[in-house]
Amino acid sequence: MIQGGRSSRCGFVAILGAPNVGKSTLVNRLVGTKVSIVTHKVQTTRTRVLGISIVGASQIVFVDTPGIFAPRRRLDRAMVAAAWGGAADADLVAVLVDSAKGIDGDTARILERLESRKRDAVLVLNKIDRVKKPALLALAAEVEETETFMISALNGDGVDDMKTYFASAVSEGPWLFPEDQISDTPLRLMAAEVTREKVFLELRQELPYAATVETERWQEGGDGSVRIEQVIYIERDSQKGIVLGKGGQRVKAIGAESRRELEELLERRVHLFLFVKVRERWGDDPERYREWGLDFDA
Ligand SMILES: Nc1nc2c(ncn2[C@@H]2O[C@H](COP(=O)(O)OP(=O)(O)O)[C@@H](O)[C@H]2O)c(=O)[nH]1
Ligand SMILES: [Mg+2]
Repeated sequence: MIQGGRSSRCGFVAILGAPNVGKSTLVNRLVGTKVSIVTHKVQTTRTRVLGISIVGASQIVFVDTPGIFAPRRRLDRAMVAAAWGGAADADLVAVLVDSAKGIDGDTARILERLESRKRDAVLVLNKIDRVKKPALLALAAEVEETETFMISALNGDGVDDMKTYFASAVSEGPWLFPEDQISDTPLRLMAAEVTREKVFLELRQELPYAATVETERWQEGGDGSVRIEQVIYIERDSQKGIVLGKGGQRVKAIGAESRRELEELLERRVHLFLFVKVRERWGDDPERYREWGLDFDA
């Protein structure tokens, strides 16, 4: 296949890394649109999210993955398995590091595992806006990978150079997605993710990740608007008050934030209705895992 006079290229680039190093921020930056939710909390990303980007004749499919760490709970195990699955299927692997933190235990284990499988990886030092040059160079020298990039996913420094590198590194072949496609996440799920991001941001330290969000109804209005009904599921009745807040203030704020972003995403008026329900032990419910594309028995 020919794109713009040159043979087309296409490939998957998996972004791996410890929790919170900036993987989702980077994928959004590479795509130029938000395809994956971002919070200051660990384990925000629950499954593989594709972010598709085109550079010249190359279509690069970035795979955002859940953070890799030593898992304890079932959901953690499934998320880590999904991350490694993303790496196994990819043509290239990029290991993202928080430059301010350096090579911590989680990152060291990721590099070891890749090495034991003879898997070459590109090293990406992120958050360079937070460290001084000498410290950064010392960090780069610490790890010997064939390619090292220093970037800030937050402000975009160095990201274009890295993208150009990936564009030339993916193999020749036809594009796998239509030119205007930027992700493969269905809209209903994306809409639920947007609300989950707001729940995480609004609840701060309370309810670490006992909450999950599902879109239950999606109804097109005759006037071009859309009515979306979503349920915020929590694990215990005692958590209801936390999500609702005094006089329902919290859930109202979550709804307002989410609606604003959904209107931007969908480019139309959104009527958003949020409900809070208890679903005991949803973290042990196989059905939830299927929905997220996670392996319950990982
Ligand atoms: N200062 C700085 N913060 C960043 C950068 N990239 C990501 N972050 C922040 O790091 C936190 C975690 O980001 P996220 O993309 O969710 O990390 P992930 O868990 O690896 O996907 C968020 O608060 C981001 O705003 C960066 O280049 N510089
Ligand atoms: Mg993430």
